[in-house]
Amino acid sequence: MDIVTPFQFSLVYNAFSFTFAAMAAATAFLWLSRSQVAPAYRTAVTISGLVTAIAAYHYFRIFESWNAAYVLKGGVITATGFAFNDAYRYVDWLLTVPLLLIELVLVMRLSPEQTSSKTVRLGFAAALMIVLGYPGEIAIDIPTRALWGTLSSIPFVYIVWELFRGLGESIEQQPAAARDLVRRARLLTFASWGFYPIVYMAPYAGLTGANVTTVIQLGYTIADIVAKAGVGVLIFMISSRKSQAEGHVAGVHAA
Ligand SMILES: *C/C=C(C)/C=C/C=C(C)/C=C/C1=C(C)CCCC1(C)C
Repeated sequence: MDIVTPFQFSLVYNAFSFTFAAMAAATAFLWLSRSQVAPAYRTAVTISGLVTAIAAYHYFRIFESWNAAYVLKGGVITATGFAFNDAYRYVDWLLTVPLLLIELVLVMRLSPEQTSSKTVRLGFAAALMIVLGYPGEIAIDIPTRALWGTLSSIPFVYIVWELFRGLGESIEQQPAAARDLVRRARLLTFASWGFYPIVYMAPYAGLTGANVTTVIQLGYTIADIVAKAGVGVLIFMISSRKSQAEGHVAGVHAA
């Protein structure tokens, strides 16, 4: 395993620790605020909190794994022999990426047929994208990484297309007060998701060894905060805006 510098070690260590806290805080916020939105949107908010809860757990495990992989003594880092486990991240994505797409579809409140067909198609494409990306992530040579990365990009392109074209039509049917927020949630999803394949390509840019490890870990971590906690809070805001537009009064139970 490549030995990171003490600076790189602390940077990644602190990023993982911060992200665990951010995901846990987002979970508490989402679950505690759930009752402020109309019943029709509660599942979307619950799932948003589930995504950050699953991520909080995995960041705790990733943090522990990072901490176990290296030892810092007298300003010098040595490898302990326990490999840093990247699989936590991919298992996390396998669960959270389909759920993120489901929360986006649910908050749109489409017809039941549209909801289930979009959920199934997007969920399946998302899982396929993650499964195809993993062999490339752990590959040690660039051609293998590029091959799996390219295969993984096929379902990725489909998802982006579906978010822009398919959900685009539904955006026009959203209440005027929520339309901009829904557009923003879609854009934030698109921008943060687009960041993952860019981070994945870091080794193509000539980065090697501990530098590439650091860039990849920090890059995915930043993208995760935006894609999960950031989008989760937007989902809550959309739900509350739409609840108001539909006559729901926060804190008052339906008469
Ligand atoms: C919370 C985690 C999220 C939103 C993860 C999203 C991950 C991606 C959009 C990953 C995409 C990839 C490609 C399109 C090609 C290279 C391999 C991946 C898996 C990094």
